[in-house]
Amino acid sequence: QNVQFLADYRPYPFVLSSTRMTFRLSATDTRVLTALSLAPRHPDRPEDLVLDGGKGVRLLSLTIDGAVPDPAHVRREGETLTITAAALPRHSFLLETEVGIDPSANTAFEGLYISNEMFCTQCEAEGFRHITFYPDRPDVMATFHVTIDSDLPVLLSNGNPVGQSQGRAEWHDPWPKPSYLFALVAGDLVAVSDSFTTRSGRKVALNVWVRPGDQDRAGFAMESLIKSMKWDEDVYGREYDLDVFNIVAVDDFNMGAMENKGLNIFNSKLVLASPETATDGDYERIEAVIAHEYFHNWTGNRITCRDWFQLCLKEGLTVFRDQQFTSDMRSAAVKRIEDVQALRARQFREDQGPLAHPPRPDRYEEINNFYTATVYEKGAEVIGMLKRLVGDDGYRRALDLYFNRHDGDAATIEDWLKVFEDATGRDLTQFKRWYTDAGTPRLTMAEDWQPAEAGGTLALTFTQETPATPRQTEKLPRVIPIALGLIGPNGDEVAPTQVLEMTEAKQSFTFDGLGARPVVSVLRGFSAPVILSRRLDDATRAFLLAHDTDPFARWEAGRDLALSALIAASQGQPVTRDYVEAIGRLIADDSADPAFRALCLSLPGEEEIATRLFNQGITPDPDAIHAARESLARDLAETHLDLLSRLYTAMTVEGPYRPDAADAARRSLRNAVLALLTRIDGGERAEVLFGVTGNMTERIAALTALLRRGRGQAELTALHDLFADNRLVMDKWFSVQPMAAPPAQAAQVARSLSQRKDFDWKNPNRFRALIGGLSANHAGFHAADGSGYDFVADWLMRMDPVNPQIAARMSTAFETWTRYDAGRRAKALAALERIAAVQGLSKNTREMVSRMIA
Ligand code: HT7
Ligand code: ZN
Repeated sequence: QNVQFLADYRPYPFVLSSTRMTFRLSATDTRVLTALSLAPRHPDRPEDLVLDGGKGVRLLSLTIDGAVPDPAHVRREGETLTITAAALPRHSFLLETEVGIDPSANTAFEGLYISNEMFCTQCEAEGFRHITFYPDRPDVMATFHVTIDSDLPVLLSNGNPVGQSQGRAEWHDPWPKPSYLFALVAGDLVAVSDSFTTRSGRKVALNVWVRPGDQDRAGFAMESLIKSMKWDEDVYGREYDLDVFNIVAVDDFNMGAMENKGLNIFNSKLVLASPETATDGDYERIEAVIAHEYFHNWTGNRITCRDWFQLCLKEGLTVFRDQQFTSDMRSAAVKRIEDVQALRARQFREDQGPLAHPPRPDRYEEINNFYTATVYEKGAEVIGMLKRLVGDDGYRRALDLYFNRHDGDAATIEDWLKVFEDATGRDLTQFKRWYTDAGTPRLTMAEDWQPAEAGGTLALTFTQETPATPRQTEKLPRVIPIALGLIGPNGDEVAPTQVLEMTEAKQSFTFDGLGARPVVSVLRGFSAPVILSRRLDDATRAFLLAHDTDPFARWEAGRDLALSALIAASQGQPVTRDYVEAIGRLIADDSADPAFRALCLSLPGEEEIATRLFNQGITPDPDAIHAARESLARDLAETHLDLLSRLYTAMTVEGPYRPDAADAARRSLRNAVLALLTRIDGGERAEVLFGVTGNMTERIAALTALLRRGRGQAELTALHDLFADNRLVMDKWFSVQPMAAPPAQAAQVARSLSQRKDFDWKNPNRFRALIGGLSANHAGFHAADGSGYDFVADWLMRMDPVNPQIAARMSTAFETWTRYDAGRRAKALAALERIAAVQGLSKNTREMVSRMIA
């Protein structure tokens, strides 16, 4: 077993000051010449020089200060190349290598590979070692000078262009960087160009590079980039630091995008958008990811991570920053609700299962398995809590200090917390547990009301407890910021939001001088990532949904009301009318933001219902949950038919499509209404909408609504005929079918789609569309006959030798398998064991599967 431990960190024993590289590009035999200026860190204690280098890297020559060392001193073992100390000078020296690599054989899309005849790279986390021999670790930082020899028309690398001639381009990056931020792109590309002048007057050339023909879908990405550059100056005082900023869209890409210095590389689905092909959700995501990668220039590139255990240092902070950006660009209330929904769906799920780990893990086998919701989204939540505790001014001072103190560093979580301590005077020893401990705390609130002549007293007693997680059984109390307000019986707020700081396992807070017993609005804004339980009847939840001044808490009250109805229905118990009636009042309220109303009107998903049941100690039954949700949706539609019909018409968006928050909000409410009405109108409205609309947001909503009713075949054909040549639309076509299929048919739908010629499964987006589409159909994936498990397992085994990162990532479909009944558990376990038994299974998938069956 090759486990890496945080506790084993040692600085690299050599200092690397500059890296010069020449690439002679060829599809099957690219030559890479690398010159490293190295010096021993401790000349008096000579050490071997160990370089990383993957199996596909062929060493053709190696010299030290121009001389070939004795071969006895050069050793290749596994994925390293070692030069013994005896062969190394005691002072600075130049190590030159030439290697050969085959980009055409690279199906894992790590290192240098070819996508659609274009050369491109992906080096985070450990891809650079598949390009050349190198100290491929984030704390080794050097300036880069890169020469690219190729006949392809566009040749790009990091930094500024310093030479361009026929068949050759040279790039120099003056900012020392680790190898994971290296990038190279070469291909037949065209640019959408613009410029940005920084506040200190540097004119930066901006380019979004796409394949010829895609230019008309790159404008929104450019607008998003310019907004991000301006926002980072205005809000964080951070300016861009090179003469050019390039973004390239690539069709084959393992994740969303990559923040390589000055040369961000993006999955094309996060760059290309037009009203006909992209949904409002796609537009919002493009804006957010362009911002995220751009923000990494400071939080990630200028200040990077000492080692990969510190990944959340850059990812948590950059997610936090992109969330702030989206709140500023769009609706802060809606963004917060969406973020919490995503956190609960992905991170809480992870934190409550066999893959739970802290935001800063202390061990891993394969670092690519740790680009998780916990590192990213919980990492961001932890920063949100810090900001809540130290206040906006304290946060600003701490961030200024962070940028001043650590610019150019490869830093740690300890460094990060220290700037908060130094800037605010707070002791963050206990707070640090949020970084080192896994698991989601359970927070319980009990109320004690003492009426009195002169004014009543309300005592709130909170208890916190974090369940055991893998390798962490003992959990100590954490600092929990609890934002709350009090609402009087007439609906007026009697105490505005205040933040209580809980530090003990059990703690009480008292409010007195209250004329009448108030309703407590607690965990406002979702002030801490915990699972809250409190005794509350449906009538009080409905009261909060009507009166709470905090939009998150208001939405949450409606959510709890819906879940209480759904849980009762799925258990065959009587369901109160509170939810159906309260929703009627809310959607009739035209003063409320349409996006907010859409969020309240969309029922919790089936997996969310299953999670709530599981947290109440009840084994979820996917079929009963599906039936309960359908029946509540139908009830809503029948009860409010007139209101919903009117709303459907009223929310029509006139004029040309605009992807802004206001129009997107109206479309989201209209589509939520459509999903309900399709349950009782025979699909009439959805068919009409699909036929008349010109935008993808409405097309896909109409199609989904129809498919869920077992209809929509004609629309599927129409969509295919219109967009057969558009990969991104075809990905939607592949994903919506298994996702929206009636559960009993879902695995079969997926299986027959997987047999199509255009199921180009080696393309990560296409694979994710189909396999992820099925996994997102809760009752379909968890079909009692095991058909969903078998289908997904078959494809993971097929993908694993081709692209282990994708196989390992998609294996998380199984992470909740132990929640279900014995029959399903046996089938899921059999599927996982089948994967585990594969000879030569990748380290990536092996680690994931063995954690899941441990
Ligand atoms: N920092 C990047 C993370 C990443 C990645 C991106 C694309 C392909 C493979 C990758 N491995 C790791 C993306 C980000 O968080 O911004
Ligand atoms: Zn990131």
